[in-house]
Amino acid sequence: RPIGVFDSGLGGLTAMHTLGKRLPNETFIYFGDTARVPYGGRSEATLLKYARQDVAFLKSFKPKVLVIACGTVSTTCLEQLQQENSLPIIGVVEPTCLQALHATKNGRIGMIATQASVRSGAYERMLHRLDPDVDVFCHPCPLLVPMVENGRMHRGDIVIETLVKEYLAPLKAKGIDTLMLGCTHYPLLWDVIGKEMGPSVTLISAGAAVATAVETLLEDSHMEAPQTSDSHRSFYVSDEVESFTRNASLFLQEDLHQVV
Ligand code: DGN
Repeated sequence: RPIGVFDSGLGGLTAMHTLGKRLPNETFIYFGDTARVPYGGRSEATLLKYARQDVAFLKSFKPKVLVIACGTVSTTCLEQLQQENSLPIIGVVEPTCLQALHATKNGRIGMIATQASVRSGAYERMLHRLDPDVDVFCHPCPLLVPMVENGRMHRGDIVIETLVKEYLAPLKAKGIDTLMLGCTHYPLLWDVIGKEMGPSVTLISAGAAVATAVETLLEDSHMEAPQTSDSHRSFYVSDEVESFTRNASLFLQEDLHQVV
């Protein structure tokens, strides 16, 4: 049975990328809700409606695990989705916080994400549950997802570099040594963000972190791993395929033939 992964668009590919490397024999079904991206500025009621539909679509493939590779849905609707469904559903918040706690030396952790994620307070709650002594500084970056979805994610692009500089200034001023990229789109801006923060700040990718949690879950629950070595990935989007395919291929560094 496959592993289902969803996001509002390209962001979940940052999880797929790591999942594919860590679990090379598994089959993955990816769904990007590109007709309704961005999710980040929407109300909790709308997000829950969208998330239920995303889950229902992926459940039609009878997955053994669902990965919510979207910070916005993970921070606002995870518990509800877990209560409503019997299969294991994994979100990004806990795995990302665990990695940040592991990385920080001075106990000052920054977090950037969408407005909905920052408003939810989910990352601070989780970090403080795991370690009450750390200081957490959160900042919303509402324009980054639309930029990434439009392919504006590379160093040398003055617009994205200026935006990132402005968004990160308040966090730089706090003396953080670790920065959680709490929206799965943001690791696509790894080089731009890394350049702005400098080498003394460790970046944590929500996308990569959730992949570790999936690996652990499969091991702990002894779900059988496929014996064949032909991993298979299918990509579904809710809007036209061309721009997704172009940007996704660029990120995954391979041609995608399976976008439906
Ligand atoms: N990748 C989603 C997240 O992690 O929050 C982006 C949400 C959005 O579409 N703005």
